[in-house]
Amino acid sequence: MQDLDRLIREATAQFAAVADPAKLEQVKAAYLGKGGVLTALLKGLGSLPVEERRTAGASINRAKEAIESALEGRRAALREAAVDLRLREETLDVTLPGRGLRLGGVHPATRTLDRIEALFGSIGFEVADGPEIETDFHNFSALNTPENHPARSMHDTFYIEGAPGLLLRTHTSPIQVRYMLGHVDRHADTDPMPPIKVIAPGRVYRVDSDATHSPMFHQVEGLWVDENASFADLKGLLTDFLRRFFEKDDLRVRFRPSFFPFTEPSAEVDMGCVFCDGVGCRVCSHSGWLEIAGCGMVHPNVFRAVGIDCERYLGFAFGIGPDRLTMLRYGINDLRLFYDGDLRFLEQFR
Ligand code: 2U9
Repeated sequence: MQDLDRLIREATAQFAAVADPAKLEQVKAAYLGKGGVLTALLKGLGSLPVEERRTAGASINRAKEAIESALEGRRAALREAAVDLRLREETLDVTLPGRGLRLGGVHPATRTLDRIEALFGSIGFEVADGPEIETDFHNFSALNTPENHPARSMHDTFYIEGAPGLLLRTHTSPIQVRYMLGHVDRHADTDPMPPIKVIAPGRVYRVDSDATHSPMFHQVEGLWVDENASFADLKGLLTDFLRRFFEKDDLRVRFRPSFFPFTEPSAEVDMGCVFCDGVGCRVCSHSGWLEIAGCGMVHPNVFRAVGIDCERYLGFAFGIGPDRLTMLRYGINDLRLFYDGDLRFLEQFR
């Protein structure tokens, strides 16, 4: 009997010493399992004299019940402890203020693109799109840019490894090349060919990376082809666009002679500095003017490459950097802010 009492105390103490439910089941096996102490004691009853068997059997069974009940007690305690722990860990402070749904906004660069598309759309321009991986023909050859031109060098253009003749477009002009080819096909039987009025916004790529240049940037180019399109129309269109974009009816705009392979004559477009009103400041390098676009009359070789009769049709084209327009309109001095995704910057444009 004393041995059985000790056994109960020992089993109860061992159960109490384990905190892990799986471990508890292992300890249980040592007492109540097939090879456990109590099973061995019950098996040993057969070797006792008949008159002792009943009382010994009853004592062993009482001890077995006591150990089972200690085990069940420990199991329940561990279950409760696990629930307590979970409750403590998953405490929900219902008095905390809610996170709320924060409203997003349109990125300033996208705002500018939307605005440019709306302004040109209001005077009948279509918006065209095209692939960012282009062919040598659409990006260079069709645009009167000969094979030995520096723009084609590995220093300036990203080529696609293992795909000769493919590259990341360096300007959005190939969009207009594709547009003209499609337009010529569509109107092969139409006389005269209806005018082309199209803008081509999109991402472009150049091997160029420093504080003011990113290897990817945006361009919006425009093209107007008609029997009577003139340089005077080009000047009027760009001047009017810039005045409407910057909401300044007396904004000064000037055209300086320049060179591009795809236009002749060509010009750079400057506008009066919006920061100092032409007086001279750091932003305009004290000149009072900001370079804002390039333009010119479409070169006859470009028309030849797409099958447009350059004796009959004239065209003008222009290219604008919308990232620069955005910086000037909102007074942003670092291009990298556009791509950092910093909410402190972006939230100012909601
Ligand atoms: C076709 C024919 C001619 C598009 C033109 C420019 C001049 C120009 C720059 C302005 C700032 C690029 O974004 S920028 O870095 N662009 O100076 N672009 S004329 O001429 C074309 C386009 C398409 C078929």
